[in-house]
Amino acid sequence: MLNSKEKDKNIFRSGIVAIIGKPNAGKSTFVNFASGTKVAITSPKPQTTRHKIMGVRTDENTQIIFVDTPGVVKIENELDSFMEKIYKEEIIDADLVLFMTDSSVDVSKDDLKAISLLKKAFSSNIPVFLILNKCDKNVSDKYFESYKSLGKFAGVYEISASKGTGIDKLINDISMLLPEGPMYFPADTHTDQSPLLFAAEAVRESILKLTADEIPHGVFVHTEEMRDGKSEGTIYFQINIYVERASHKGILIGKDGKMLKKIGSMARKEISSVLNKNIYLDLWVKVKEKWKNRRDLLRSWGYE
Ligand SMILES: Nc1nc2c(ncn2[C@@H]2O[C@H](COP(=O)(O)OP(=O)(O)OP(=O)(O)O)[C@@H](O)[C@H]2O)c(=O)[nH]1
Ligand SMILES: [Mg+2]
Repeated sequence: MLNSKEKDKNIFRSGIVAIIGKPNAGKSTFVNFASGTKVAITSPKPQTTRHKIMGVRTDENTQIIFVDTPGVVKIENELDSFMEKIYKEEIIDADLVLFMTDSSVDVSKDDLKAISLLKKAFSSNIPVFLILNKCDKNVSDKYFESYKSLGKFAGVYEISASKGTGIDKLINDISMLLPEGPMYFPADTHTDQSPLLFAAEAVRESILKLTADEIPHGVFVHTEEMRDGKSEGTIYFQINIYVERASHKGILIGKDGKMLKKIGSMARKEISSVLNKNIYLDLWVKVKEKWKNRRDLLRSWGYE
């Protein structure tokens, strides 16, 4: 555990904290809670996050830049390898890494893969905290011990990201470990995410909520255009939903377009409440077979 050294009140500390872990561990839920606003979509379905998303938290003497990353999985396609690049890069660039686990279940192969990626952090002396998340559920000491045995952690924290339990202490300890540094973002900034990306993510979150397992995993959502709408104070978004199969297109549109309307209405409310504007959404569903394996398409959608 950390030494409880007194924080020097005259020093401003800042830095990057990368959150790494298997899908569904609660990484995005934590980043939203810690940055005080919704920056990343969440869902009970694994592999929700597909981009690197920053959540910024500014306190009196500290600015923490949390980097949410996609869940660590076995690589099965080009999309997975783009995502693996994201978390590998973030581990190296971080001042501190949070290894996030779902402590209501035992260590899984995805946890083991995540911890193997952290070897670089351990060997280059980047501190790694073990975060035992979901402590509001039935948890077992046996699981805690299995997680603790996975590495040499600079701190171990039992939290509930959804209930907010244990987070103050964690934030305090993170702050003490960060180096002296500047305020990278204005104090009222909570994310670096563009409205274009957020709008697309809100549409994907609605699809995750409203459709069965297979559909959301095969969907890519991309904002094609964002501009002022016809009526004052309105923002117009044209957003494409790409699917792998024609049958999925039918499901997403639904009978008489009802499903697409539901998706649009749910996403519009979310975007409107976060951007604090009236939103007009123009949604189109298009088939792009095997998009997960097409580097050209993935690049044009923002994966570098
Ligand atoms: N009971 C409980 N559920 C939680 C907690 N934290 C997150 N969850 C739930 O776990 C599910 C997954 O949460 P996410 O934040 O999307 O998980 P993630 O690690 O970002 O997942 P990926 O983006 O797929 O890697 C959601 O249904 C959350 O509501 C927690 O502390 N307790
Ligand atoms: Mg996530």
